[in-house]
Amino acid sequence: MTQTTHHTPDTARQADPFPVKGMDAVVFAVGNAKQAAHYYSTAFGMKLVAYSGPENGSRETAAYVLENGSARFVLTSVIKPTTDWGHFLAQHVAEHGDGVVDLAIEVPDARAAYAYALEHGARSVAEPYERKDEHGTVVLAAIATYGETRHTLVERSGYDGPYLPGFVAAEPMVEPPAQRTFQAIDHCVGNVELGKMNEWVGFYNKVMGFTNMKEFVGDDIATEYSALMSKVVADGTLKVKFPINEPAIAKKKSQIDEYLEFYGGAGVQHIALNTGDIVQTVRTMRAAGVEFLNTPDSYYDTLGEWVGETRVPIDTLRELKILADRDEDGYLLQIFTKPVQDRPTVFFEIIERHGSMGFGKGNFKALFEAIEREQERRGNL
Ligand code: TYF
Ligand code: FE
Repeated sequence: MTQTTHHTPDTARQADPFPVKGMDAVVFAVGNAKQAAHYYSTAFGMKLVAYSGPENGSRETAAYVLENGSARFVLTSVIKPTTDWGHFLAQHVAEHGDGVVDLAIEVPDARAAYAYALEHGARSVAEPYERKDEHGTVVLAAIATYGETRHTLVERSGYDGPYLPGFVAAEPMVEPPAQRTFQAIDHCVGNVELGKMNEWVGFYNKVMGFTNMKEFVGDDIATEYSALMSKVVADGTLKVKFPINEPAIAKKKSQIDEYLEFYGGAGVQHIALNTGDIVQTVRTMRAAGVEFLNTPDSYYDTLGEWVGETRVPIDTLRELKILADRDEDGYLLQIFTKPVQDRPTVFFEIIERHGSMGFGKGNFKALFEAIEREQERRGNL
């Protein structure tokens, strides 16, 4: 296949050697996709839109596709002893517990993206292939990233089916909440082993042409309280943002070490979801039984002094344990769930942005102390 490559003197292509349209999906391998789909429907307010399973020709795996605005989760399980993809999913669950196998990225040209990635050092997981049905054709390819995680590159070029060929439309499991809980994926965070953060930042710099955002946690802050180091890479349009954490050598056991131990290596730590009304979202999710990290009252006693005016009164933030941060571009409101499975691994963040493109640096101390209280309760500190 001939490529229109990044070497062409086309200014748009030169400006962005690896154009992306946004996150396509977060794909989870779980022990029981049917029940997980129920949880993300009833607790997270997502809507089941597509399904693949034995009823429509998928003999080895079941997959449930849930959406909320542009945010898409795919929950997959193995339904019998299998080979290949099924075997990979079953092994993934056995080793890592429920977790993320794929941060799929939508691209305008999957073959070009794949070729660029491989030329710049990516390891191939799947060579470009086409899948088609009555709704059109998609082109897919996949490359490896940290741990056993992959990035599938998805070229949809007008495909108008409910998800991908092989999937059929599905009715919602329950009536979605009256007001949408969130509408997009804001960022997806990876935890990598000690000393590997810069390697993985370099991987995204080279392989995807992603650049570093200014927010980072260096070893100065790390050793003082956070017990982790963090850098953020993003595509040129900031639609895809990937913070990468590594443990810091601190007095106590890092929350990243706890994750690496219980996950069995590097992997996705948290997925942040954008909302336009974090108060309503947190009320809805709390009422549905989602557990969020606690924040002490002392945080709210001094919050107004440094964060200034926000859309939400401090008393409401205090009631719901929502965090706030401000930088030169604006402010953000955010909150973190506790891990959503028995292992202390994957969790979620809900974020409402007003100008700020940061990640809540002003909250790192309060947040990391809250995480450490949970680590202590689990006997892992
Ligand atoms: O994505 C971020 O960078 C923020 C902060 O274990 C953060 O959400 C970083 C590490 C962590 C929890 C939150
Ligand atoms: Fe985050």
